[in-house]
Parts: sequence; C-alpha cells; structure tokens
Amino acid sequence: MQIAITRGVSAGIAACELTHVERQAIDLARARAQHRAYEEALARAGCRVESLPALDDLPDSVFVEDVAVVLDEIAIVTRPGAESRRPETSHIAPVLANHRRVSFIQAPGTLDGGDVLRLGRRIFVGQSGRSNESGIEQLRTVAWPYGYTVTAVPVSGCLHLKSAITEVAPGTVLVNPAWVNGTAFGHVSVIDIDSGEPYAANGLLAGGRLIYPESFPRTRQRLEAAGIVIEPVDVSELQKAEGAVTCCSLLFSDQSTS
Ligand code: CIR
Repeated sequence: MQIAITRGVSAGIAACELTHVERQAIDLARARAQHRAYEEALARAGCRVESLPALDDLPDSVFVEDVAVVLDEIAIVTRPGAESRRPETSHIAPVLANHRRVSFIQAPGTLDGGDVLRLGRRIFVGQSGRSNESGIEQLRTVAWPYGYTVTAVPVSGCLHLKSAITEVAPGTVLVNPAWVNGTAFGHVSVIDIDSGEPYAANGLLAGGRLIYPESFPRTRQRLEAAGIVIEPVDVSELQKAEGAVTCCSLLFSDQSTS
C-alpha cells in the first residue's frame, strides 16, 4: 500500500512564487476542484490519501512534494530554496513523524523535493535555483548509510529537476532534453516529450499507472505508444502556479504493513 500525503489549495495561492511562468489569475474554486479530482485519481491508483488542511497564509503549501523527501527508511524535511516556503516545513514534520524517523536539512543548505528524483537506490538532485550544494551534500550524508547514491545533475530553463524528467514506468523516464541531459541517468529507457509541450515531462507514477496532465496530448500519445496507462487529470489552475502533478503529493510506501 502506498500513502499519498496531500494538502488543500491555499486561499492565498494567488501570491505563489513564480520563476518561469507569467502571473495569471487563478480561480481558487476551480483549483480546489482540480485538486480534489487529483486526490481521487491517487485513490483510484490504490493510494491511501492523507489529505491535510489548506494553510491559507502559505500560498504554495499545496505543493507538498517540495518540503520533504521520503525514503523507505527515513524522511528528510527539506529547507526550501524560496524563503516564503520555509514555514511549510514545520507543518509537515509532525505528519511525517507518524510514518518515519525524520531528519532535517539545515542552513545554509537548501533543497526542494521537486529537485529530487529517485530511481531505485539512485537519487538524482537538480542543481536548480532552489537546491544548493550544501543541501545536496546533506541529503547524501543522510541517504548513503541506507545504500543510496546521490548524484547532482545540472538543470536549466525550468524550476526543478522533475519539471524536466520523471519516471513514467519502472526503468523508463520522460525527459525534456532542452532542460536536462537524459544521458545523465544511467541505464534507463528515455522517452522525449513532444517539443511543442515543454512542461510535459512531469508525470506521477502511482499504482502501475501514470497520473498525467490533460494538457499534453502529443506527449501522451508517445507515452501510450510505449504501453503506459494514463490516468488523465486537469491541473490547469495549478499549472498557473508553476505546479504540476508530482508536486501535489508525497508518495511513499506504508512501512507499517510491509
Ligand atoms: C514554487 O515556485 O515553489 C511554486 N509556485 C511551485 C512549486 C512546484 N513544485 C514542484 O513542481 N515540485
């Protein structure tokens, strides 16, 4: 059984951080409806969804992926690169403590969970505007005793590593080659996004299917041609906040039943 931790959309989402995206009005009611549908997609994929209440004074707090990295053995609460997001961490730490021993990234380290791609025992971390050398080194120190390698990967043109690459089937990654070099990830099969859909590399693998935005039909065709089963979701309002599908959950195995 997989657990998916989510958090409701903040009433303050209009004040979200934006780096590569122009600010547009976000329809809060629609964003919340889309988020509920996303939670339903996780439940259909067999996840037990732990839905946390919205934090209205923290605009980006729906993007729970960024505040922690959850391994089978330990949870690491991050120190997000955007200062406005750091108070989110004190809200997630006690929740994760119900599931894992918790450790913390300390200053001067910064790390966003959106930069952390785990492929089995190999962890790749984007050298983005949000995650720095100290944050990456601290993650390495915590994870290596459990047998994980941690490799820093250059990424450019996008917010996070997982804007540019995600795992879409076991051993298969979906890549935007304009933002990250797909050969940096060792022995994996690589599917390139359609170049007309630059934000299309972010999909969320859950329960053997891929939760994937409706807005990338051409890349979706490539995924389906590779035999990947798609669970489509409309996340258009969350995309205006520079979010995607991995960023709205923390997905990990329930160790109490395994
Ligand atoms: C931010 O800039 O932090 C938010 N507006 C978007 C975060 C999206 N997170 C993710 O893709 N992991």
